[in-house]
Amino acid sequence: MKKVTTLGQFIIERQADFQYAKGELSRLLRDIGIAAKIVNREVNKAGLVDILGEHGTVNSHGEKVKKLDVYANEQFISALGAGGETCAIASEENDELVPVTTDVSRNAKYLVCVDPLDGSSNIDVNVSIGTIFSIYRRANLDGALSEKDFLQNGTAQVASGYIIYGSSTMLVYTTGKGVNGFTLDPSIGEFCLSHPDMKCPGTGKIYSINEGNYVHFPEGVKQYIKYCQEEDESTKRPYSSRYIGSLVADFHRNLLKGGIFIYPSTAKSPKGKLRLLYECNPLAFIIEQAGGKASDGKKRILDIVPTALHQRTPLFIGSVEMVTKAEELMRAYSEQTV
Ligand code: AHM
Ligand code: MG
Repeated sequence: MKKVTTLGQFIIERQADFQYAKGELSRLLRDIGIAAKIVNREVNKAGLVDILGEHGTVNSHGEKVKKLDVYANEQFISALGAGGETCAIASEENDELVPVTTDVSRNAKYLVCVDPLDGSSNIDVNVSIGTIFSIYRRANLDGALSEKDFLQNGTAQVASGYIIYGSSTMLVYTTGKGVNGFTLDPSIGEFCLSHPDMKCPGTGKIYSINEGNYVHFPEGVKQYIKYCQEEDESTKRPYSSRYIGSLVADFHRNLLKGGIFIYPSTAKSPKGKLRLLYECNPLAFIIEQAGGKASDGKKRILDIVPTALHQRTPLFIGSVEMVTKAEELMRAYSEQTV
């Protein structure tokens, strides 16, 4: 019989890879795994119980909050708080950072950025949704914790990952030594190693972008879409267009099959839609660790210096060749914005 490696076993086996105190990050990753299982249980029940629909409140970005978003946020905050390794969380659902471990004797050293339930428009239509997380060391352990502690470049991430609640539930993460994916086996309630050492193909045949916004795209993006749709045998074009509207699900597919996901700036949203700290940086860390590339159209996502918790950035992410080609066209048409 094939040996099954659970997430917990894997984290302990790989502790030697961690740069800092081994047990703490292991416990933190374990806490995320626990919250993921609880959220997964609710996601699966969502069609059965009265948990769907608008929660009636509006989050910090003016978007209507669904019940499951609130639930997922609470679960991650509570699991990370109980674990004791996290001093504060920056969440898509909270305007301000959330201090979680108030017991100073625990000397919690980690900061977590999280989008607890990404793809919220897909919750009540039974389409894949996800959680995205990013873990940093607190640079300065003295003094009061503030938003500034979170404003670290993506290169400073010690770990990042996502959970996809799809046809099966998977947790994918990196600590900077490759990317590994675990599938939840509901019969034993454990994430089991199913995708060791994930690699993103150097090129692919899928482009993912919300073409409904076409008229508002920068000229470079319009040209890239044209490029994707042209016929060329040597590069296997035209490519296929696939857009789920759940970043985690679009990203996961492209990571496995090769492809590019683009959420560009538009005339209406010059900074794009997606958030740097808890959407773009964690996925950029993963894609680079899997041999892919992440850019804002001009420069590397991980090199962006954050200035605010909920900062947005355009995102071009996926197979190296495809992202490089899109950047090339962005450069060539940089003068024309729309
Ligand atoms: P959310 O965090 O409110 O769910 O928004 C992020 C989502 C991403 O999952 C997805 O890629 C994008 O928004 C889709 O946006 P659009 O509907 O504009 O294409
Ligand atoms: Mg989101």
